[in-house]
Amino acid sequence: MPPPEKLIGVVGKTNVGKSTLFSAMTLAPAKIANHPFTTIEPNIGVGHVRVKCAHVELGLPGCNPRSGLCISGQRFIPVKVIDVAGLIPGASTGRGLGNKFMDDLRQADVLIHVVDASGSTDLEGNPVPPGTQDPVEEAEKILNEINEWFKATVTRIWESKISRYIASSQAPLDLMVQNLSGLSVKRHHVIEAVRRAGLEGKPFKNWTLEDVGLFAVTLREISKPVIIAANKIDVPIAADYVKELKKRFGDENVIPVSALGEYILRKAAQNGLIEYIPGDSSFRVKEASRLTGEQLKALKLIEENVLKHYGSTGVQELLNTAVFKKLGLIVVYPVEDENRFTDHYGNILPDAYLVPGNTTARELAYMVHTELGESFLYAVDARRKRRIGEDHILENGDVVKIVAAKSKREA
Ligand SMILES: Nc1nc2c(ncn2[C@@H]2O[C@H](COP(=O)(O)OP(=O)(O)O)[C@@H](O)[C@H]2O)c(=O)[nH]1
Ligand SMILES: [Mg+2]
Repeated sequence: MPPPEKLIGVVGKTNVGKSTLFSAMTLAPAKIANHPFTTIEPNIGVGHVRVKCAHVELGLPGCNPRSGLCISGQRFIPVKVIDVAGLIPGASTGRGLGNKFMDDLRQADVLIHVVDASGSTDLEGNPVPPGTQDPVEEAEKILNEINEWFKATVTRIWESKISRYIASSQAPLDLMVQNLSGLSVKRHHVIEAVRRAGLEGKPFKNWTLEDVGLFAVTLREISKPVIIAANKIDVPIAADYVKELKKRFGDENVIPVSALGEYILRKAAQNGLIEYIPGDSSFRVKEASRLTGEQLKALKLIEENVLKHYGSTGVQELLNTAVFKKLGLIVVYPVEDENRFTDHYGNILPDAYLVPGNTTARELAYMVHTELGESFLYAVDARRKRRIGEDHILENGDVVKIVAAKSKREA
């Protein structure tokens, strides 16, 4: 089984820039190889995390990604992003609530919560003069909405499915995990939530609805962690609100973003007007004569208000934070030739897998091919030229060859 697919959800009220952010994230930075995902629905797109490619440290001239791409030593690895249907306050109690919203949110493993840090849209999404809405209040309301929705959903599942059987269940934890799996909740999330909610000593069958509610909100925090995208930082007034959002939600949970800025830069790069690599702190105009006065002005504004002030548009940082900090994934490169770092066709570092932080060598073997997992003998840490056993826990950036009784080609 290939590495577990993770889905990043973009949420927020109307008009904060969700769709702009989604477009910016999913606009490929260059002509791109295919992506590894089987199902892509209309509001699901492919974005990329950015890491320094292993080929650089290995002293190789380049690499041949099977999916994603590598530009100037920066490897872009595909991840799935979903533009969640708009959310308005009161949604969890039925107001303006489409099944669509719930269905989208259910599937997400991490949420990017877009807030209008310029304070220029009210809670219903209507435009108002910049600075007249409090983004901190907006963020609290939406977060609360998500928690209430999750609590209501978990409580409903508890009442209709779990509570009836839990008293007689042989394996109550399995029953919980199974019934909550539709919310993209995994076993370790449930265990962690029970612990953090202080319910460890209390058998499931004795839980009150209050316990279920507390468990649900804790489970939401663990299974769908949130990053706040403080959007529209190209509007100068946003700077003060960014500070306040950071004070309220913590530095590590708030990322200043200009979705529109990133979109403009990627479009201009795609059209060959500028040189820009997503996540960079600068861009270079190729031929000023091909740009209109308006375009030059827009680029200048992004440079002054966004890049010079914040160091980047924040869009790449959002994706990287979601995948590496919130989901705790690491990058590993499976290869077939541990000396040339290639597959058997000679492609250099063809795959960069995003895998959970505690993945073992044998688990990686299963991800490459079931047969390799089943007939696993040992693996080779190709960077250090060292044999590793099945229980060896992989580290970020590892390049690994699997040695099995049956090779992938025979399988
Ligand atoms: N100034 C500025 N405007 C933005 C930014 N991102 C989005 N917008 C504008 O905000 C409005 C709503 O954007 P949209 O993406 O449709 O919001 P959604 O309803 O949340 O999907 C549009 O007019 C966008 O051009 C940004 O980073 N800066
Ligand atoms: Mg939209």
